[in-house]
Amino acid sequence: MSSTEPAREYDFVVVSNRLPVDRVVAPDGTESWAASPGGLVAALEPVMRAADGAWVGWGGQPDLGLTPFEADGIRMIPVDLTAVDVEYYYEGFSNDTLWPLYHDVISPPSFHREWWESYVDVNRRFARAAASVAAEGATVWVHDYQLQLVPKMLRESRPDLSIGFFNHIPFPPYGIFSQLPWRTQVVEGLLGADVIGFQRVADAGNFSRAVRRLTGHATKSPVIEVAEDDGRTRSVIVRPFPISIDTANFEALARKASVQARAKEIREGLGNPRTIMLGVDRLDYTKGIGHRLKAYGELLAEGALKVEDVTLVQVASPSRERVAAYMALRDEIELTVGRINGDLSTISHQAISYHHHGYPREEMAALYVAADVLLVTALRDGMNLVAKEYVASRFNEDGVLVLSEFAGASDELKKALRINPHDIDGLKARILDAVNMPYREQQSRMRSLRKRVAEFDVQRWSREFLEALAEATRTRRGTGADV
Ligand code: GDG
Repeated sequence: MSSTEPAREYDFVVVSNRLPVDRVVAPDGTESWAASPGGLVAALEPVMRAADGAWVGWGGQPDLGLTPFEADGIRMIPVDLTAVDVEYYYEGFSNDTLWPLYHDVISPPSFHREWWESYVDVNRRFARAAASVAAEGATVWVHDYQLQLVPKMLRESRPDLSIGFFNHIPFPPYGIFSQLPWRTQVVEGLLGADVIGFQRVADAGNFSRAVRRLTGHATKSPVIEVAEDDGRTRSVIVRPFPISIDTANFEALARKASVQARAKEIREGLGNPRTIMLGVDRLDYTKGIGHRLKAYGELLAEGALKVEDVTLVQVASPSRERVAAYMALRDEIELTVGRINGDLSTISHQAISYHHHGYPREEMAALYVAADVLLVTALRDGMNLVAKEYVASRFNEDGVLVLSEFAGASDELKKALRINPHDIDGLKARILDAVNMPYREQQSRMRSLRKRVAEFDVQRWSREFLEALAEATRTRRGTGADV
């Protein structure tokens, strides 16, 4: 068999919208693939190597016409998307229907039947690709909201597989979820899995309530008894598995001499302010960047903070730039930044150092090391890894994390200064608390935060998910429900 033809030979298959590599075209036209720095690869790499794994996903550009290839030591199984698929399935249904719907309708979701049809079609192609490479009895781990129909499609074609699903974003309360015209199909799609993982207890609860309302299945946390057409029942485990980061790796990066030196340089470049505050977000309406700027701008305008003492560095990495809501958000944020800087900066001190860029990981680590305060003001966020990365970088045990209670991370990071971003006065008060927090208190809080992030890292997350999946599959096979 030629090396490019897929075969049913992989015992562990990951399925996610994007492959964990980015296509790089050199000036001379030669193509290569560079590892994308996501935490998911770090988490799954050991499992991939130990279990002879393959990764099914999209290459990131339309009509690439790729065949399976090896990159970064991982077997990649590309799913090709046309320009129309990208527009309907990805930018449309995934990013302009599901994303706003699952994040509390912060931006109004659009419902289009052509987008849904494309979503079904693309999910089917992902399921086929996974089914074509998975060995008999293999474990298939499907990721995220773009692929919610894949578990059921896979179970129908390959009942021998052990199927896990993890949702990286929130699952909304039923009152919101029920707006989705295809709500029943989505719930049934997910129930094809043996284990469905969510970030928070509340997400798992919302999903179970949706199951109760939309299907006749009995739910008794953490088990949903799915009544199959043939009269038998199949147990599906629904549980929170809060995702994390590669903590040791992040701390090692922060400790590097080059990163330390760069952090000093950043502080000097900003005019040596007493306090550097930092925000790091994809430029997304869920992240509450506008609320953060409002609170900060008011504190400066009222004189509670002074530009000579404080600078806010805001990294807003470019995201989904072809979706209208993101274009409007960019205009709105950049107008606000321009106004605050215009009104309040001086020649030598800038109120906000704003960057619409993606940076290398080392630069991100240097920013975390330089920052005295990190502001996470998400209006809704599955987890928020930035909060955990900041904590991992603070090996001196100082620094203050201001964290929205609407980010999944707030369930775990209890010693952060927790805020409700809608309460601008409350947010302002917590920002002042952060700026003025005595060193001792910073240390005692940061120590506790660091303990949590050290113990619950991304390796543990993937191990716990896969153990739960193995256990659920053993039970199902033992009861002979299928296979
Ligand atoms: C989704 C959920 C959930 C950002 N800018 C740059 C850069 N980043 C990195 C950060 C962090 C990651 O991107 C962002 O992760 P978050 O968790 O903060 O947010 P989402 O992108 O919305 O992720 C979220 C996550 O999935 C995992 O389940 O936590 O709730 O929405 O790692 O550092 N990295 C580099 N340059 C940048 O400019 N190198």
